[in-house]
Amino acid sequence: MNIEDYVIDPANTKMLQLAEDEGVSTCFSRYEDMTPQCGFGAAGVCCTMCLQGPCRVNPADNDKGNQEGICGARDYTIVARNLVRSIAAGSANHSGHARHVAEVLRGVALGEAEDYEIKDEAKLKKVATDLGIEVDGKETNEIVKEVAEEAISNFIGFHGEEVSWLKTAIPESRYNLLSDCDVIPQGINDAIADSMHRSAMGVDSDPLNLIFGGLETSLTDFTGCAIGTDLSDILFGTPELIESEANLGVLDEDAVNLLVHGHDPLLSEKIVEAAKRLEDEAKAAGAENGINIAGICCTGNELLMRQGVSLAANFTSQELAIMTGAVDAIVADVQCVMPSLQEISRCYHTDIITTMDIAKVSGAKHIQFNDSSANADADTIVRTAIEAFQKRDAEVDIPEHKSKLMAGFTVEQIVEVLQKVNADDPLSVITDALASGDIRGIALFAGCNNVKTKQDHNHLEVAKELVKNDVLCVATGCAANSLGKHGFLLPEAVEEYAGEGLKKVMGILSDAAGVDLPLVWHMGSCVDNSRAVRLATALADYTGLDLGELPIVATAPEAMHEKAVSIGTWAVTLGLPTHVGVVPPVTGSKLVTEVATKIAKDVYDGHFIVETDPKAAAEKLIAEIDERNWIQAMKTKARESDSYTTE
Ligand code: NFS
Ligand code: SF4
Repeated sequence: MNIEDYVIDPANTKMLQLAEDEGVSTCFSRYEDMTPQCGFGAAGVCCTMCLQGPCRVNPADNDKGNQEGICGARDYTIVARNLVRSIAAGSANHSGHARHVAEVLRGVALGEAEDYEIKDEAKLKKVATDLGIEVDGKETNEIVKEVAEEAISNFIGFHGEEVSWLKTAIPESRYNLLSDCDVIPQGINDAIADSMHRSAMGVDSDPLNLIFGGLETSLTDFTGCAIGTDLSDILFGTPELIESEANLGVLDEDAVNLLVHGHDPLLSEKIVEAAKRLEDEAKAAGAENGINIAGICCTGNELLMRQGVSLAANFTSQELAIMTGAVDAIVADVQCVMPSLQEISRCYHTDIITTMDIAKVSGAKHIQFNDSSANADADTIVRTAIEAFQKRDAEVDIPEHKSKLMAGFTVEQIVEVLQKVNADDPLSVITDALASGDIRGIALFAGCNNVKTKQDHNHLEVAKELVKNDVLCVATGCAANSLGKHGFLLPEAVEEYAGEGLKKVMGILSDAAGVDLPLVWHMGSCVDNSRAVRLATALADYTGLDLGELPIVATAPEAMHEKAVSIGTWAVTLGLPTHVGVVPPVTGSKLVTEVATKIAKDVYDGHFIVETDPKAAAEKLIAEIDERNWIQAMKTKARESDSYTTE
């Protein structure tokens, strides 16, 4: 294997080299063994929806080979069905996480989740008010219960009502457009179930109808993300600007290194608390520096945002963390956990601990995490890590490399910073910068790593090109982790990479805030993409424009998970031109590809831009930003409105 084809930073390069030298299999080596991958699967034209299959049809645009599956399904049906199922799976993941948070919130109100409490009452009241729940004269617990139950009701299509959360998070104009297109979901679970139903053998074979079903389901993914973010803020506090570090160098040889992996802050927040409680036990066990909690994937981002916990690894570096010999335990909840961790951990003293009943790994330790006994369960998990620390056997070799970073850019924090520039009219700071051209547009970086791209490389290259062209970049998920590892979440990077206009704006904001702001703004985990939409919605409401008119784009340069498919789909549906740096399995149908990459734009203003070359991708995103011509739109709007009187 040519290591440079897969990783770029010194820490991961060193660990991947070690894995290669020791014959340890990693996602990279398994990818090499896997290539060439199946062309039918890659094009999305393999169907396993019934037991007569698998059927595959010719993905090339010619008349050779099978044109139809055994039942007569053609390329467009098979591709659309597979796509819809991916979106449904993505939504089930994000929404499943949100549902858990909602249940615990209700448990708090009912006194059944005694180890949790409300940390942000102001956010609780804001969320309640947005949902139309009366707060005046009510006990906090009563509001908590009503908000939690409203969230839970978004999962079940109750009396055919539309999901209530969606309306609170997007501009009215967009909501009306979605309503006109009949894609407003009535329940998260219902939409997921409908997607499974309609994509089954012999149900929906009309690709356009399937795609509209996919759009509706993707909006339930968004709704789940928004619920997840809002309720996590209520339970654990709304993040504020915070400093930390990223990359394998955050591991500490003289501490119990406990890595939290997955997505659900209900577990990881409790692990952080337990680690504080049990610090002395760790020291007594010989860990001079106590317990070092660091994150992998999005639960790392959740803890980073609220607790300043460092990020050890993003998706494709999770296995390499174990290779340091310094990881005593990885505690996982749900999603993005490679089963291979258990196999690699067998060569080390590392314990892989699973905690959720729907997410076990064969061979791993399972310590069930219960909402009703969260503190005690977290103690058990941390003690297990302390025991593992005492069994360290292999040589510990932690790469020195790590980068400092800043995170915590919630909408609330961004507005607070803007208020320091203009107390009465904070959002005008952004819109004025856009109008003057100092900022050319705004880009949301989201998504994962993928072995098909060099780890972090696409993220960095797209970011470099965008900031050079004065595009303000915000980031979530493993994309943010990538940018963090490479110093892009630092103020120093502004000087190094930003164009003159962006530099100027960052200077003004930093002076006003009294703190130097980083080049790219870390907005949190993948569910926190909802924060980015809320920011965009605030700008839309402020300017009287729709999301589809604003110079805002999204990019997932290294997308991997079905959640990314779902996010990309709702980003397009909400009006954002959305870049994907990996070719998704839709190319087997010309029709579906054209709808996703071209026709969607006519209806929703957003469309997919599939581009594997990061520089070309950035150029295309900038072209989309420039095409928005939002200033003109704003002027036209103003002319149409009653309040505009020049004559
Ligand atoms: Ni998002 Fe986050 Fe990472 Fe991708 Fe996985 S952790 S929820 S899915 S790999 S960004
Ligand atoms: Fe083949 Fe049709 Fe069955 Fe799919 S649903 S496996 S195309 S027969």
